[in-house]
Amino acid sequence: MKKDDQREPINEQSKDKQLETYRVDDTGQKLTTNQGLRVSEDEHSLKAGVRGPTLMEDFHFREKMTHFDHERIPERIVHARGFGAHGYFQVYEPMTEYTKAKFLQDPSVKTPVFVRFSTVAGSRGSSDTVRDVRGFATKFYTEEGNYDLVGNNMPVFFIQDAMKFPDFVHAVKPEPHNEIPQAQSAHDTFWDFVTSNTETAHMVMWAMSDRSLPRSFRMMEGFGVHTFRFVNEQGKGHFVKFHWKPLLGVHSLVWDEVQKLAGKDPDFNRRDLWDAIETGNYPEFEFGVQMIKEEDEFMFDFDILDPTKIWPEEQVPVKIIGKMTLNRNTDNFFAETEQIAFHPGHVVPGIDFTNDPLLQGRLFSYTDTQLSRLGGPNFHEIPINRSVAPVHNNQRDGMHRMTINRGPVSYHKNSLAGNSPEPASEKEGGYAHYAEKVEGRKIQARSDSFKDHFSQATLFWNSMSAVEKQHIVNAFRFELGKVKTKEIRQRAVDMFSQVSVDLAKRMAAGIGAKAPENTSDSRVTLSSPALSQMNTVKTPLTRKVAVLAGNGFRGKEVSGMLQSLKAVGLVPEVVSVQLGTIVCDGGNPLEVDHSLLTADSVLFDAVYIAGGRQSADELLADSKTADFVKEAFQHYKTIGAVGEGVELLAAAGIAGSAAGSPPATATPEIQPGVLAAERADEAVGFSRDFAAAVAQHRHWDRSLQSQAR
Ligand code: HDE
Repeated sequence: MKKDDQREPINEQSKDKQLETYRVDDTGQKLTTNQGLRVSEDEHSLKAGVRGPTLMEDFHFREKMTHFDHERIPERIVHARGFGAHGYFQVYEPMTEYTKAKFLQDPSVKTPVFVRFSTVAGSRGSSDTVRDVRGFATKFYTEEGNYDLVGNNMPVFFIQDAMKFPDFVHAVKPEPHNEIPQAQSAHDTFWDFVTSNTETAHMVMWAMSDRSLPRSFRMMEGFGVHTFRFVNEQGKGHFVKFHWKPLLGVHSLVWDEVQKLAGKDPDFNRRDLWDAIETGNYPEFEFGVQMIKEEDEFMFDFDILDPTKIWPEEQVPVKIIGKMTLNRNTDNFFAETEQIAFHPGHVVPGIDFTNDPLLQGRLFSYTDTQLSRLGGPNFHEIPINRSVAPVHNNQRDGMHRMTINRGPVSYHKNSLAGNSPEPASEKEGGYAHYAEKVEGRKIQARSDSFKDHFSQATLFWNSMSAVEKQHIVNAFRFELGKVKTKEIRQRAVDMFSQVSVDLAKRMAAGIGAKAPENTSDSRVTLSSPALSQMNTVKTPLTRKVAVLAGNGFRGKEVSGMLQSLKAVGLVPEVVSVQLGTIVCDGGNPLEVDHSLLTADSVLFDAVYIAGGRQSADELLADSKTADFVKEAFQHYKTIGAVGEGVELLAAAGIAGSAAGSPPATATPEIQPGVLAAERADEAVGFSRDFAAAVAQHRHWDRSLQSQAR
């Protein structure tokens, strides 16, 4: 029997070491039944004669089929489609002044984590790229037990009280009579709920913005949403909001692109995360906290316990206190990503709750849902859910119990076991709830301080750039355009006129609704620059570049470009008419990564078209090439063309590309983010200019010339 009362210090390997005891490698082993019996035949069931009926006696067949019949468990009621990875977290500086949480003290400690990213509305098999909120749930395996930060990629929520959560989810999920539409909010019941519950206004603005279409899980923020509480050793509390900030910046896809991706690669976001980790491009997120002193609780023009409100970063700065690195993919999706069980109530000393009514309800729901999803109360014993801190209590039995608790005593207090296990004092790391003073009458109502549903929705709108605003208008037009009930469309226009009359008028114009009667704009004129994605980090790191080339491509130019692009962290992949190898003008072969049949521009961040007469002719002969370039242009992506490759720009109908041949000494932009050069050598600086353009993410100025999407 293990004597593990002493808590051991945690390091990056702690969780992995624990998981190792459960890993099995079947390679090269002999096949057995679940009872360990070696099996000699696995292709033919036991029959009465070769053409006769199968016999009940065939225990191997029955066991194999029974297990298969039960391989699925209920999917999560929300956040069913997710993808996870392992990593570690390190704090930058001791947070002793604010919290006693051990994992936030020592910068040399690497606390193991598992993160699961998810979409909310769709089923397990739905597409990654849909308009939806993304879950961002982190389990920290700390020396004091598991701490779960179960957040989203948006900092607010649709509703203020957990009582309404089942209603909200019923409204956004596929409609119950026909289970349509899958993974979409563009339908009547969602918009009926929105327009009947105006507290949704702020979150709906976020959901209609580009934040709903992340380019990558590695390029989105995470938020704890609720106001939590830090508590230090002296028992002093601070209100706190949690943030994850991606080092690659916050970037999104465009709407036309996500719809195409849903067909071309439904696994776009999960594949991106998996590939990044496999190639050593470990996703990194800085951890930030916004803190408010307890005595300042009522200093703001919003209620800090209201989950439909942000604390504007300009008012309450985000203090960056640590970093998380995701560096290991799972061994088994089901065992880890599917079976992980998060719960906002999994806390450690130094982190506590507030009276946010949404959070309070969540504290009930998560363990409850695991009972049916994971089949009983022992889900904490599943390897991915096990705490690395030792577990001792008087809980016993239940479905799938693994632990063999010894001895007759399973109660406290007791005399037979010397009162063991005995509660720990606070000094010994025992969790003690924050002694917040609470008084009041029992009442089913909401505080008046939660009643302003529109000011921060306007703040969000005011903070958007012109392009982001246009995307929001387009999103409303699309979503409401799918709503069959005319009255709901009109109600949406009228409701959002309280956010902005300009927004409502532009919505109305696209969906056959009347302009709103309300013409007096919101009194909120403030904006928060931190909310606009235009102000985010811009870097070329890990961006995927399609290198379009055919036989006879300019060998020196392309090998130079491939080298330079990789040197700045770009990920070039060769796309040609067919798979295999192509040969350059100097006779050297180049392996093709994708054929035009399997690759589409939506899978890449940028396109580079190589020079070479024969290469350009081969590419021009396949009509898919022009579509590829045109689509990249329509999605505002960087396009670079060299020498004869420039002819593909003209074939794609990109204005300005046909006018004369490009000069040999510079890389002029013939349109924002479209570079055309005669040569790509060092002197011209083509690769440098190209990488700088890719780092911009998208070239929105083009929308003035092409159609806005
Ligand atoms: Fe959740 N939520 N939620 N939620 N939530 C679940 O728990 C719930 C809310 C979030 O990758 C469920 O294990 C209620 C806010 C994430 O496994 C369930 C309310 C935020 C995940 C549940 C909320 C979240 C969940 C379904 C309103 C952002 C996926 C399966 C009171 C702060 C975690 C499960 C994973 C999952 C309940 C609102 C984030 C049913 C009742 C706000 C990231 O228990």
